[in-house]
Amino acid sequence: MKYSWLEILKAGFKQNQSWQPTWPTKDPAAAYDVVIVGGGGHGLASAYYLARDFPGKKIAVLEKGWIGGGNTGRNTTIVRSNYLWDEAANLYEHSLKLWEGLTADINFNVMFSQRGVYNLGHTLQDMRDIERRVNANVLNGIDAEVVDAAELKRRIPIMDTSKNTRYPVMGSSFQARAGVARHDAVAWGFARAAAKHGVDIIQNCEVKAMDISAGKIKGLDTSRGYIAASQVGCVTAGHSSVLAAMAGLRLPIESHPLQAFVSEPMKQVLNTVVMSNAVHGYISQSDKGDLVIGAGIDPYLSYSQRGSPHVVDHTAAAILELFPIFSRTRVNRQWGGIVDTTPDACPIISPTKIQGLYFNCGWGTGGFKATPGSGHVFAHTIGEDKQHPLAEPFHLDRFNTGALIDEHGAAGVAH
Ligand code: FAD
Ligand code: PYC
Repeated sequence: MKYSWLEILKAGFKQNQSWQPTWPTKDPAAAYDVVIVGGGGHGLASAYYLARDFPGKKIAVLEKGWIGGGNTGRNTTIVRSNYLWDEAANLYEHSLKLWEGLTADINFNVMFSQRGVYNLGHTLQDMRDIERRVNANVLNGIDAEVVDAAELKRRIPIMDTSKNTRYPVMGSSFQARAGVARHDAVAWGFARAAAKHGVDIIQNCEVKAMDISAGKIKGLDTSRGYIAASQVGCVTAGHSSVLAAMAGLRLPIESHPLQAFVSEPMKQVLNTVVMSNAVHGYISQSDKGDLVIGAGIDPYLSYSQRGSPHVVDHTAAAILELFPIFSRTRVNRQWGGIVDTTPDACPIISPTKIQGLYFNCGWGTGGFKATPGSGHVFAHTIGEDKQHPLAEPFHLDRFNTGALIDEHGAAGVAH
C-alpha cells in the first residue's frame, strides 16, 4: 500500500500520543529529606543510588531547565579511567566498573561501547609521561599499554603517523576498556531508574536562594516556591560557584566554555577514540557516522554556552593534521557547555561547614566518564553523612591543607 507524506506524518503523531512518559512529571512537594540541585547525569545518578541504597528517604531532583540539558547533553562522551594518581584512578575505575554493568542495572540501554581510547604522544617528554602513566595504571589494576607509531599505523591506517607533520606522532597510550556512551540515554536512564525508586524529578525549577539558620540548611527558595529540605546536594557543574555564593561559600572553581562539533554523517572509518593534547584535538565517530570532535577550553571565564570561532578553527586544523582524509568533511553543528575547573583538575565531592549542605562539582572537562561513580559515592556521602572512602581525597579541605591531586596530565583536554 502507498501512503502520502501527510498520512505518514499523521500516523507518526498519532503513535506519539500513545507513548508513555519515561518518568512522571511532578510538582514540588512542600518538604523533602534530600534535595539534589541539578538534573544532569551526576545529580540524577546521585538521586538514583540514594533512593536505591537508602530506602525510605523522600528525595527530589530540581533542574532549572530540562534533564540533561547542561554538560551531560553537550559532551563528547569519552569514558576512561587512565588517571595518574591512585586517588583519581581508583575513583574513575570505580566508575568504569559501574559503566560496565550500567545498562543492565538501570534497565536502559546507555550504549556503552568499549572501543578503546588512544592518548597520543608527540615528543620524547610526552612518551615518558605516557610510560609513567601506563605503569601507574597497571599497578592500580587498570588496563593500559604503550603503543608505538608503527603499531598505531597498523591499528588506525587513516592516521598520519609520518614524520612530515608539524608534530609527528611518536606513540600512544591505549586503554582497551575505555570508549564512548550515549549521553542523553545516561540522563534519561538514571531519571527513569530514580523515579521508579520514588524520586520526584522536577524540571523548570530553578534554585534562587538558600534558607540557612544556625549553621544548618533548612530549605530552598525556587522559581516554583519554597521547598524545605534537611539535606541538599548541589550538583550544578558550571554554576556551582553561583549555588555556593547563595550559602555564603566560595569555591576554588572557574567556569569556562568548552566547545565541540560534529560533522555530517559518513561511512564508518574510525572504530576507536583518538586524543592528542599536543596538537590539541580529539575525535571519535558516533554510531550514526558523524565525527565527534573537540579540544581545549575557551581560556576566558564565561557562563555562555557558545565559545569563540578561533578555538574551532584550531581544533579542526589539529584533527586534519592527524587525519587528512577528513579535509573535505562538512561540519554540521557546533556548541558549547560551561565546565567547572579546579586548580588540580580533580573534582570536589564534599560536605561543607553548613550542616546538611554538600557539593559535587569541579569535574571540569572530564566528568561524563565519572557519572555513575560520582553519583554512587555522593549518595553514600549524603546517605551516611560521612565521606565515601573513595571520595575522601576530594574533600574541599584539600585546598586548605595543600593535599592537591594534580591530574592536569591526564585531563582529556588542556586547561
Ligand atoms: P550538568 O550536566 O551540567 O548538570 C548540571 C545541571 O545543573 C544543569 O542541567 C543545570 O541546568 C542545572 N542547574 C544549574 N544551576 C541550577 C539552579 N540554580 N537550579 C537548578 N538547577 C540548576 N567529560 C568526559 O568524561 N568525557 C568527555 O568526552 C567530555 N567531553 C566534553 C565535551 C564538552 C563540549 C563539554 C562541555 C564537556 C565535556 N565533558 C566530558 C565534561 C562533562 O560533560 C561534565 O563534566 C559532566 O557532564 C558534568 O555532569 P553534571 O551532571 O555534573 O553537570
Ligand atoms: O576527559 O576524556 C576526557 C575528555 C575527552 C574530551 C573531553 N574530555
